Amino acid sequence: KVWKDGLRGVDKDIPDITKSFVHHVQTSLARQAYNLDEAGAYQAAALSARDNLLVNWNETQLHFNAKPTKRAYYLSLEFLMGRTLDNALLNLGLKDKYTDGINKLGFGLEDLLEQERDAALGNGGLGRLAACYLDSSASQELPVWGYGLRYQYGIFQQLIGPDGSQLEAPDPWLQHDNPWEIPRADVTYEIRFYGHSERVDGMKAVWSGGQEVLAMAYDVMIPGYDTKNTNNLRLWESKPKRGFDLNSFNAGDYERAVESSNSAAAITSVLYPNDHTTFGKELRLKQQYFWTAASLSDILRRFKNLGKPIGEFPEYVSIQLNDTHPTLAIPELMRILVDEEDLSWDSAWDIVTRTFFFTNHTVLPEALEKWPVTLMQQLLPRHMQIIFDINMIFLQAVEKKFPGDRDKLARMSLIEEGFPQNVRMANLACIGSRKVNGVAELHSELLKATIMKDFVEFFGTDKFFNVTNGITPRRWLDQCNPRLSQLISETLKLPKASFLKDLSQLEGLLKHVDEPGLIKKWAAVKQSNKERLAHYVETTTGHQINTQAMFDVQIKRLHEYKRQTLNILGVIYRYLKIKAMTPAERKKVNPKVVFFAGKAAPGYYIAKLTIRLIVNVARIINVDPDTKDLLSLFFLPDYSVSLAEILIPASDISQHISTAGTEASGTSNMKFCLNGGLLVGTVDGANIEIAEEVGEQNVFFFGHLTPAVEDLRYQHMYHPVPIEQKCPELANVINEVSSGRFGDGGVYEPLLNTIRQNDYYLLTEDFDSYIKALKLVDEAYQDRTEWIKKSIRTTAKMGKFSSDRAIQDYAQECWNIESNKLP
Ligand code: 26Q
Repeated sequence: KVWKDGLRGVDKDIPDITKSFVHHVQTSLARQAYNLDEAGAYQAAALSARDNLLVNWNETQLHFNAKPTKRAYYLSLEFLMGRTLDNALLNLGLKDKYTDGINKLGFGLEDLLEQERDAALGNGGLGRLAACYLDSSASQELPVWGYGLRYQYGIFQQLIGPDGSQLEAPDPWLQHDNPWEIPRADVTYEIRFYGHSERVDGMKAVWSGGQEVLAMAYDVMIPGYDTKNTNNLRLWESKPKRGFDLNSFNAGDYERAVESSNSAAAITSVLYPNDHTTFGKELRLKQQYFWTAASLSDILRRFKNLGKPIGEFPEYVSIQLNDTHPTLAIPELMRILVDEEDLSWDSAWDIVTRTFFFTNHTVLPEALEKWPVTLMQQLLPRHMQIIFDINMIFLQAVEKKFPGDRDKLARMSLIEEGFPQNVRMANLACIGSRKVNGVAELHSELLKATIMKDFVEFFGTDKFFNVTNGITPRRWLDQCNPRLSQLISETLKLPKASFLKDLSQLEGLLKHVDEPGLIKKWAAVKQSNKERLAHYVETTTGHQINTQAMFDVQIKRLHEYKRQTLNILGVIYRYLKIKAMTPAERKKVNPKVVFFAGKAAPGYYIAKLTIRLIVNVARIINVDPDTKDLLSLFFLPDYSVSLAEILIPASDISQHISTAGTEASGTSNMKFCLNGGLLVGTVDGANIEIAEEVGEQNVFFFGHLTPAVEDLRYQHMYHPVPIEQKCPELANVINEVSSGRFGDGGVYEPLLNTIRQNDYYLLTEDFDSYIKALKLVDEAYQDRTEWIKKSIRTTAKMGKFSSDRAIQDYAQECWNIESNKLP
């Protein structure tokens, strides 16, 4: 679409929005106002919206600098922000005005929004949680600043190859100008790597030599909703300290000179696409230190501007560690306090342990972060020394409390013995922090009972607590589902801002559950969201979708513990069943469309095979004339925040089917429910608390419970029963795959063998009850009115899962900070 009217009609009477749009087209973009394409129009609209943010952002900084107040810092290697323009306009309360203004200029705002690329600086749940928490902090006028890395490449772009496998391509998201960041060439810090550390006296040392790189700040504005408060997310970029090494250059060694500058730039080049595994890659450790060191320098500089004695640091600063990724902040702060600020070891440790708070996101043993001592010694010699010293003092205290318990000492040590020796980051994060929390009730209990058991016995239970995750209702209701938000507002006779700021108000819907008018409108909203998704699928894949069918969605990172394999084998089971039916029987089948989306870590072979199976099953069943009207299947490539915003509001039912005790929380479960989707799931993570809120009659639970899992695994290991005997229905499905019904069967053997052999994630144990649960879902869906009532009741009870509540929990339990609203 091209704007042909040029400047005609644009004069000083038109609203400010069109004026600023035209101004940015001509000056910032240096383009002609005629012949402007949608990409250019998006840029101009974004720059114009940004002007509003900048004013608020500046005022917020001034306001908070005016008097010394305590601040909290959220350190996360991932911020999965998604798109910004729509969210910024909604939070500023300017969306309607921009819609009109942009219309006057001959564009559609919705089309321009589609031009924006996602900022995808995260893998999944942990990164999106950080983004929701920033929104909630700003919206509640809390002084919370985020710190992360400005990766040149976000999470990879996922493509599906001709054989159905995942292919990866880079995500050069900064290729076009990014209007949402402000480069801060004046905010830079020097970060050292390698070199050597020499003790000077006692615990003190001098670290020198090695390489230095520069960290430069980029600031991202985080607007609060319905407030002028606009917080900051500071992302660091690595740069060579000098353009390149002049000595080598003069000696004629140009390549070597450029190499060191390349290696500095490489630090922030790419987000590691692994979650739940650690590889011990040096560059990842470099990223972690680079980021924590730059962030701490910045935090310390800001603290020093207050003119307070260093001993008061914890009265003005709280730092939340988002998983173990920023744990090096603990030895780094020790280094600064002992080596540079000249504090005694004990005073330094006292400050450190009152400053940090640690959130754990997993109890899977293979996901616990550890680093080879040799690598750490080389890259960060001083930090390795400090970690050894912390460990020595700590283990002496453990020995004093539990004399002679060598196994306990070995388990609690910061160093895992073996070849190689490893540093255990979760142990370090735990002992260096004031408090440790899990992300859902069950998870926090499991933490205390498993990986943190010894630490609970040592420190006592008060150090350990729970903050159930939350999601921002601004993005995950109002932005992604404006019709539902509008309907809720009409039904409750409240402005949107009222329940979007206090999500517990949704409970007011319960009074109206039986009103036929509401039921009809609620169903119509869901239907239009399903049509929006169908339209997306049709324009991107060419496939037509029956929007009268039930939409069943599973969208999350591919992982064995999340059991997408259980879902696809269930789909095949359903397909084979329908195939075997008579035409009369088929008439009674409830048509269903199954959607999958999600990325697999590029090196995760089994997860990638699952994708391949899903894609190839889809290729067969979607064209089978016997079944295609009753069952179809889509793997939507390149899952992202923006795709989630289309999928979630369109779902009738979604799947959260991890082996009990493995999913720390899950957050998309909350998003689906907030949008009136129902859950089929295991008794795991936040599913449990969701069911507590909405009532078990509104959730389709199945599968073994957490306490049974360990015993079952033991049985599988030592008393295996052949799958044909244990679960004949599943054995049959597996045989069909193996025999090549969905393309070359041999390809899937390694995947199928994980089930046939020790079945660590217990598919054979849960398959029958899973199929039963899906049958109950079908039956419930037949009574559409009753289904819609379940849907309304579910939305009504989502108040607890607002990230506003979660942030209040952190602010009160950990950070001890207070709201401070801009006048
Ligand atoms: C660690 C070391 C080296 C390389 C990568 C990593 C790494 C990166 C990302 C490890 C883990 C992650 C991400 C974990 C994650 O997303 N966990 C999810 O967090 C959500 C928010 O708390 C929970 O809802 C999910 O249950 C949990 O799986």
